[in-house]
Amino acid sequence: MNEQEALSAVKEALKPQRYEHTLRVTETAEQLCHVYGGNLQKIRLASILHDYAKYRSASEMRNTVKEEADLPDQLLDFGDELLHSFVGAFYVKKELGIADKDVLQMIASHTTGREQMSLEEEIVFLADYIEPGRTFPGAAEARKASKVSLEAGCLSALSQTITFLVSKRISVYPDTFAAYNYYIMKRKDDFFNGK
Ligand code: DGI
Ligand code: FE
Ligand code: FE
Repeated sequence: MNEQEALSAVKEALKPQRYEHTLRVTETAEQLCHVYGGNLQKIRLASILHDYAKYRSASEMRNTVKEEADLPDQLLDFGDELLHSFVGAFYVKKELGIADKDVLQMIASHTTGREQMSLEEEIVFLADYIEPGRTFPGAAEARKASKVSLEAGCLSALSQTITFLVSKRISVYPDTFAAYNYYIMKRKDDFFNGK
């Protein structure tokens, strides 16, 4: 599937506003790729497809999690907003025939992040948080941090997401905590290395 075909597939699956968000994420991810490197073609394809499942019903996605051994059952215990990333990667593979594991992984981790994300995953995760249409408090801070390094940008997005979820008394998916701890510990390593 080429970019044009992916764009038509998401245009059909998404509302206009969400489609516009998708285009801004793709553009932002491309800019980050120019600064930090990574495979531009894969980054663009994953960005285009990252919210493919955003409007699928929670019951359909929950059923998919129950049926598919590859999807972690613990997803069922957390907010339904999380499902579109993990289950989206599965639908993109099954319905659109995307087989590239790197692209599927970028889609799967775009909401929660995870420990030891690839450079490309970090870029899509961060672009989703800082694209210019994001007006929530904190987007500006994450944009600033993303100019320092990809790690600083991801840490900013993760810590603010956790703070937001805690303030609303919403459960936090373990991968989100693991990703947060990963960047905190990495930062400490840099500190001990004199950076
Ligand atoms: O799909 P987008 O709106 O572009 O952005 P997203 O994929 O980051 O999804 C944001 C939603 O996901 C928002 O409602 C908060 C929720 N979310 C993010 N991380 C977690 C989470 N919800 C839970 N329960 N746990 C998390 O760790
Ligand atoms: Fe999303
Ligand atoms: Fe998104």
